Amino acid sequence: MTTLVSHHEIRDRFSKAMSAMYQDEVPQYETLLELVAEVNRETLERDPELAERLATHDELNRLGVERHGAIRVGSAEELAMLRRLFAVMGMVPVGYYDLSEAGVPVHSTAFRPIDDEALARNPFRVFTSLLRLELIESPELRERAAGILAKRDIFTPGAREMIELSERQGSLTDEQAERFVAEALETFRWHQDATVDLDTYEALHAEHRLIADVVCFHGPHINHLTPRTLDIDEVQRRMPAAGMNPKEVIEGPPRRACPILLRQTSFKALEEPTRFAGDRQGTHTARFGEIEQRGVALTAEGRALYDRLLGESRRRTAGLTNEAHQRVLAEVFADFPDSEAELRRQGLAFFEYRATEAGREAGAVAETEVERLIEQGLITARPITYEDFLPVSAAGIFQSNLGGDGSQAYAGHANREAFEEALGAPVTYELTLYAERERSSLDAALTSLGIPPV
Ligand code: OOG
Ligand code: NI
Repeated sequence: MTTLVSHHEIRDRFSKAMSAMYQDEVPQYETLLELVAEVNRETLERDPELAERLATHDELNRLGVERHGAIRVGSAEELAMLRRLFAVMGMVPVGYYDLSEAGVPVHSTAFRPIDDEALARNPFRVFTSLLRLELIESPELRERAAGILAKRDIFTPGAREMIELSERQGSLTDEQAERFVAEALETFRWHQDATVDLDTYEALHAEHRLIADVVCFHGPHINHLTPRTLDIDEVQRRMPAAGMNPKEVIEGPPRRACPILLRQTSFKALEEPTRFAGDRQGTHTARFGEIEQRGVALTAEGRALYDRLLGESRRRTAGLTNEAHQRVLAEVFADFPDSEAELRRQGLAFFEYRATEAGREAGAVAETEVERLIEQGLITARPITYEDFLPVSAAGIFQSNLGGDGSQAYAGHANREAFEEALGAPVTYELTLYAERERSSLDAALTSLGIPPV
């Protein structure tokens, strides 16, 4: 009998190995981790209520290990194999993001765990983008890029072997898992050597810096890893003193009493020495650091309101410094209810319900109004954390690190079907996950109060 380790254990090991590798590769990332840990510690000390809330809901453990990363690949084969690689770690593709709207010729998904226990253990996610060569106008350049990509294999033979073994066995033994982690890590490593000569690099770079980044290297180097902070404004403020050059503005919603969705900022990408074929030296700018602060997941209605207000704010925030930008955002978002009860009553956000001890001991309860049950202390509701990404914010992160101008050259090309065909599987619709989690928690809470679920 061989004992297999869980997919979640493998993900936890892999994300830690990845974080260690990135600390070696990009020392500023280590500084960023220290800064985030310091600000999180101070925030929890200042706000014991928040600390207790995170602790009772299993969120304090995950805060220390929580990271997301991002990679970009060049072909359907690469994407499909990555899907199998991430499946070994219990990570599945969630969401479809069209970045062509924002002038970036890619579309993307996020590989992540989806069930509660897995998220509590280690919610490691990887934002994965597929280059869309079909959006390059010049047929010559398109063919040249496709030809270069066709020649590379971004996976080691050992990684392929372990992926197949995991698929056959259902998972891996302890020893095989170690080997998997070491071999899989190779795919995400930075290589100083480009696979092409400087002229080819420059031609692709002139079309879009992202195309050069994807096509000219041995593999999809991890381009950032992102720790989660409890106070993004404070980390942004302290970044310069810690030697980091932050992106001008924080992406996403403004600071609020009830945080919603996701706020993000980054420090600018590094210029790194690169050796091109024919022994010519040059540089490539790709890798950076990012931080995120997560809030409650929004329903379709809540998301529509967010998108509308963000759209309104954009006209007024163009070119502003972060401080002024945040002020305008706060003004515009005054129209977005900012209390948990209001978010629930208006159906704008998702909550997880639990019966309280008083509720379980109350005997058959006559009240069925959820808000009344909460007021009476028989059930509690807590915001469900948003586990996904935001396309407009992602575009902002791409652009601040790729020097793009958000041109509309590639716009209007959402193509979920083509993405899923390349992936070899459908992507999970994220709203369904939150809705199911809310529904089942409410059913369970009502049942334990002796109320038949509606
Ligand atoms: C991905 C940018 C998107 C995020 O956090 O929204 C992203 C990339 O630059 O490859 O990571
Ligand atoms: Ni990111």
